[in-house]
Amino acid sequence: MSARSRLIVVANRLPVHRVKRASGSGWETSPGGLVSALAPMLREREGAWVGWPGYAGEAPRPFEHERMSLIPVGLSRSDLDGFYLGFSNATLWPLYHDAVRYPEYHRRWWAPYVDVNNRFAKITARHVADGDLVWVQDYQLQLVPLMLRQRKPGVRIGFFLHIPFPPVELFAQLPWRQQLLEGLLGADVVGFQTKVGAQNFVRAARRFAGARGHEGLLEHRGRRIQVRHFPISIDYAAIDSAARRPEVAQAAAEIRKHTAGGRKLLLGVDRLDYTKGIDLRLRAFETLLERYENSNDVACFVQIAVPSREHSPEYADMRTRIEQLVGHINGTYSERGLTPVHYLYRNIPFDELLAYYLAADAMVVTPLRDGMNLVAKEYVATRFDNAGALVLSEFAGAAQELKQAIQVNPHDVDGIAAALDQALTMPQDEIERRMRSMRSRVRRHDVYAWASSFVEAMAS
Ligand code: ADQ
Repeated sequence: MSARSRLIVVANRLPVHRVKRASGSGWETSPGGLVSALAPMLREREGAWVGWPGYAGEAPRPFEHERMSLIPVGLSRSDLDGFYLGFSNATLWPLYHDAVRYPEYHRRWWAPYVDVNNRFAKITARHVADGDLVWVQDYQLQLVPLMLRQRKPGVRIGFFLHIPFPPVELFAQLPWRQQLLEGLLGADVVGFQTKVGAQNFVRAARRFAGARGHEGLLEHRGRRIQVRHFPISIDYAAIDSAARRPEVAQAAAEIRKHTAGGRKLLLGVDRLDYTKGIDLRLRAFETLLERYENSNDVACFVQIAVPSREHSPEYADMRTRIEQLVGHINGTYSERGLTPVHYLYRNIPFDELLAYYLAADAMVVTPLRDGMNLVAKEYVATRFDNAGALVLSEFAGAAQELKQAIQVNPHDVDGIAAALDQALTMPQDEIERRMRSMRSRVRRHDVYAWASSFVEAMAS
């Protein structure tokens, strides 16, 4: 079946976004590893991608873009309020990230979640035939596998969760826990970022949905479901070769000269999200400045934050808190033209991001909980010079693979400060030894390996 089956990807977003040009509006492929890994597979397998086009209102008709068939699903403003901002981002997102913020449970959000999942399943069903492989992505669409199976029992269905699956004690809070589990168990393969995620799911499925079996294989309502971890990755070769271009080295040298001004450079790069631990990381840097005399002469911190979910009051508050903290640190420690924290709140072009990765003496990735964290892997792929230390939260999925990083508990401000100090003083040969080994891991397990291992599991 495998080489012949068509592949249909179902995701909250289409792999394109609408752009306005002088000649009218058009579509551009969205950047990112997921799209670059799946696009060639879709072309090769004559597949299609089902998803929301990114704006409220009626969906355009299915269309072709760069030899991919795209099938838009329309969402209204009120669908987006209940399904996306509500149930997906204010119930599931915090609950699945260890409830670092209190998850809100509202019946008025659950109904649109069911409704939108149904719409995705219905539209997908129209475009698939027996023997096709349908790969559903992420927490917004957990009911789709069962809803699709009920309409199309002859297709093979996979589901991959990009965020963590929480421990059963937390998952148990969800008033609709059984429905979500039944939804996921409608798939043939359910994939997670980590082994612990897969184990958490198995426990929940046994306790609340009457499934039997263990990690690897579950049985439910007379069907067998593969449950495994498939750690996502990045396009290592593309990033490695992009980072070697002279323009990137040139831009990195300028960042070192103008921003760092001879000091060591610590770097954070995240979507501005409360799961990413940006505030505690800045407090750890402040602790370093407090504790060591002249440390403002030694190191500076560049924090790049990508705007995210800006309409949510929770995110707006957090942005204010981070900006106050940056102002407080700079007000206290700036001297003779040396600013300790450089804070950029914007999306930056990928080449510029690579230049920052290449300029950093240490990359600081300290989420309170993270499915994987691709920034850590992108940093590793960029460092063809084998220089640069990585400070990494033990609660990021990436910590399972990047064992040679300096691992920290992201809640422990003193512990992070000590790790920053360790990163800044580590002997060059040790930095190199660690970086070589992390690079070899990410090179062997890139996003193409991830995608093909999942598709193979679905087809088998
Ligand atoms: P995210 O939470 O978005 O993803 P992450 O994996 O770190 O987190 O990916 C962020 C992406 O945004 C990276 O590719 C990075 O290059 C890009 N980016 C960051 N800052 C940027 C900036 N200023 N300008 C431009 N681009 C920037 C979710 C889960 C993760 C999981 C991924 C993939 O939360 O845990 O790793 O999906 O499964």
